Amino acid sequence: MPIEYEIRVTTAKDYQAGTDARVFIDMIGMNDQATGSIELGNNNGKDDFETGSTDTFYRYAKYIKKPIKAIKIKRLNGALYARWKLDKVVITVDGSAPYTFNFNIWIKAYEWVTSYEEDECRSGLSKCEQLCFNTNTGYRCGCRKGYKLDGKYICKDVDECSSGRHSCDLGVSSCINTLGSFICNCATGYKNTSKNTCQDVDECATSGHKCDLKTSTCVNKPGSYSCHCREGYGKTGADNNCRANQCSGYETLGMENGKISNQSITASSHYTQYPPWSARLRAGRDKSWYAQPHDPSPWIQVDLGKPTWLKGVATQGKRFTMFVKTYKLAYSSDKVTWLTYRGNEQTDKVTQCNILLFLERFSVECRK
Ligand SMILES: [Ca+2]
Ligand SMILES: [Ca+2]
Ligand SMILES: [Ca+2]
Repeated sequence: MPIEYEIRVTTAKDYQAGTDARVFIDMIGMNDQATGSIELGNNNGKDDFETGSTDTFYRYAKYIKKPIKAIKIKRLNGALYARWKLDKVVITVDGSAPYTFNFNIWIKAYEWVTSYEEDECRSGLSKCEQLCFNTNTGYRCGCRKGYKLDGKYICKDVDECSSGRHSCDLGVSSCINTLGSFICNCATGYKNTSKNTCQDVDECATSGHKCDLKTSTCVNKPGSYSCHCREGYGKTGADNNCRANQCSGYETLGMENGKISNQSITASSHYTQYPPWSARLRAGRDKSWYAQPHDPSPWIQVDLGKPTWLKGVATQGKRFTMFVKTYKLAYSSDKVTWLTYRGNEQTDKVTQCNILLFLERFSVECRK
């Protein structure tokens, strides 16, 4: 279906540039479809194509796919003024921005002369891969963000990671180049808040932790978290789990029930029939440890086999008149260096004994 074209023809200002010859136009669209030859010039008596003037014509012609890529112009011979210097042709169709075709040449008779639209970006003549900018002298190419020109037409991805133009915090992420961009790959314990930022994961708030909340509290840390033992609990084993401190409970270690072996109980001296391992609680009326009377500094030692929390020491006399009256408690982890228990005092604690059974006499602070 034909549509209307507005065609404005400007004749050059050169001396005798105007013509009286018949003039024809052919317009070529995007798919090289052409309108076919259309005669310009009015029959209303107006003298068209005068030197330096612009004439406007309205013509119905075949629809061609926009943009209009090029036009062809032809003139016949005129009687008196045959020569014609065409400056430019501007076409408006279907509400589009005007298409401008520059000629600025003398048009020979009977020859089609072609001019391409000056906006190469719109006419599809540019070789730009991504962006095209029209200029008066041609056009230039550009690239989208994240790309840069490689030569005049082709765009190449910018490797932001290797060129240092990324915004990844390399302390908590690594940079991965992508076409047109990059992403920050978050380290363990961090997550992306956007593709370019990493934030610590609050494992405590997201239940992504493994703390046993009965025995510990979860404390968030940058990149990780830690389980802090609750009061009365401590990390005593190699597995880093919080366990109830022995101090908070009450458990006998085995002097009475034999869990502590005879070999673990030694003494500075003893009578043959009263070896140190007889010094067990409630071992019987005739069983006890006796140091030799000439022993200047008698001691009895219990090897607990591993670091152990002590809450108290219970002592028991053998008979009403036979018992240790006072003692000090020393402890060691290597059997070389010994520390004497002092409680909260500056001096070694001296404990008074009595003969009552299983009386807790010695309050010991929690200490390995
Ligand atoms: Ca141009
Ligand atoms: Ca990139
Ligand atoms: Ca964390």
